[in-house]
Amino acid sequence: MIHVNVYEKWWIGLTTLMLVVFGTAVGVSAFMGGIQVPIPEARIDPRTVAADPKFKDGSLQMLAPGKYVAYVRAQASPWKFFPEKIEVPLNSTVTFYVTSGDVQHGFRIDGTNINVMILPGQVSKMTAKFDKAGEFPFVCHEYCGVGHQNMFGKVIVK
Ligand SMILES: [Cu+2]
Repeated sequence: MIHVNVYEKWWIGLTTLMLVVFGTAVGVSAFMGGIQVPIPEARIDPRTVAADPKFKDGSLQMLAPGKYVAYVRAQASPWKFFPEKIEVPLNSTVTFYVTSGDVQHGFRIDGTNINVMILPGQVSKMTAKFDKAGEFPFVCHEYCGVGHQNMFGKVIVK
């Protein structure tokens, strides 16, 4: 039997306990808190995305009552989101597909768990359910150039 110092035993116990606590926190937030990792859904040519019918001005499609798909394009110079306003009825589930045609941007919608980095050439996918009426502002949270502060929009839930 190896002799383990009493302090070492305490540290082994403490670090094991911390692993259990952190593992539980990750598990609870993932499965009960609805935390989702943005999925890189597809690749798209960033040179032609501004001409893509879904991403050119952005778009919102209704798949079924209460079920929507939103295509969002972030652009630098002029700095803005396409579309800047997304309007859906109360209790809608919206799946967002976001991409960029130029530089790296960010996309975070207040009051939801949507928070993703937008990468040129990659289409990222996230889903949120809007079960409260109101306005949910979204912003670019990755510094993307001199007009970065102008990149915002909102989801309007009626
Ligand atoms: Cu941006």
